[in-house]
Amino acid sequence: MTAAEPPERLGPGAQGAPVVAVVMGSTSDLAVLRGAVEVLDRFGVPREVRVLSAHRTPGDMLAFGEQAAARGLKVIVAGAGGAAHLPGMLAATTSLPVVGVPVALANLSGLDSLLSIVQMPRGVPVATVAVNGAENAALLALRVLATSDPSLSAALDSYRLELAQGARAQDARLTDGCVTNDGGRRPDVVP
Ligand code: RP5
Repeated sequence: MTAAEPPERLGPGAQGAPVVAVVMGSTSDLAVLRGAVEVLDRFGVPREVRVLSAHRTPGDMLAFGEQAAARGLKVIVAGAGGAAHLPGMLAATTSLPVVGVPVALANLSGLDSLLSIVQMPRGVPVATVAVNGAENAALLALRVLATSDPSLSAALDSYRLELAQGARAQDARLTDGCVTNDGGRRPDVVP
């Protein structure tokens, strides 16, 4: 999010029927969940973004979960903070995979959100990412979709290579040419 951008403004995203839903309990979660939206947009995967609260709009949340699969959604990314029931309650209403994002609030540094989301009872799974880990939630959703989408799978392979290149570039800057290509240290160069 840029400083000039209103907090609730999102781009249009990829065209087509949404296959991933990014859902949050409040727009106060958007600063975190925006990361998931941006990853989905980068990979050109149509998404929808909703505010649905397990506590404030429980009926809307239940209806959304019950209709999600029939509407063509394939994965739900759900983020919430505090007593974060949204991901688990959505997982109780649908057999679609739900990826939970614990959002850190002012108190407890997100530990409350993490435990609320990760400690699901037997039979109702939520794949939980790190506190504020919205980008990884979207990447996990993409990995699910990629199991039946070769072009998306190739795009994720390229993304991993990009990450590796970035790490190697960091290594090269740090070691200033004193390691060999296979990771060994060149005895002739002193950093
Ligand atoms: C949760 O309550 C939301 O997911 C949010 O993280 C938290 C606080 O919401 P607001 O009071 O900021 O709307 O349901």
